[in-house]
Amino acid sequence: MDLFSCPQSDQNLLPFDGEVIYHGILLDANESERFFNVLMEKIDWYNDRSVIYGKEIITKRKVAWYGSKDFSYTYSGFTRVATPWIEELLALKQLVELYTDSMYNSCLLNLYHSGEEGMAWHSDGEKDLVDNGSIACLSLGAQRRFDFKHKQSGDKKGFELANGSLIEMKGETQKHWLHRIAPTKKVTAPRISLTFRQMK
Ligand SMILES: O=C(O)CCC(=O)C(=O)O
Ligand SMILES: [Mn+2]
Repeated sequence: MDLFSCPQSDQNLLPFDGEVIYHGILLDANESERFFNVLMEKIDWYNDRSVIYGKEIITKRKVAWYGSKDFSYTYSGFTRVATPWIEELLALKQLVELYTDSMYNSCLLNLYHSGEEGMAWHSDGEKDLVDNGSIACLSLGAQRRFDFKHKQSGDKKGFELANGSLIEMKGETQKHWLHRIAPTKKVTAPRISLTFRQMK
């Protein structure tokens, strides 16, 4: 696997069939820690659910779904209804919009308590999302690896997501590539990711 631990800002990290843009580090260590602590406390975290081969799975990872209105988002076999924005999420949304030059109306947050929690290969191509829209992912806390795998060729790319950094997926990325956060024993600290999305 090609692994770039410090990709250059604003370059497409994918070789073909999509666009993944690394926007660099938006928040310094102090700001990241402040937001991390506030979100830990204020967000309505819950364990995620999915149906795999007809069996319901409850994840150790926690999630939360926020939006500009009560958007219903269906993925992994369940529908979630968005909670209204809180002040800190709106501030981060504005910051992310500035860097990506796109607008977002919702955010799916993930809380990985340690490296033992991850997210399996998937793409975010649900019908509730704008086709070929942008998904911007802001990372807070522990650095984790974000992997991409091409659906047809199997090509793989991996990127380290540092504390306070922003990565954006857009264009045909979801159509052609899967992504995941691989579990790892090397990371013991928690991480929050904020994935700002465009609902129809
Ligand atoms: O935690 C991350 O950076 C990625 C999360 C993700 O892929 C998702 O929420 O769909
Ligand atoms: Mn995803």
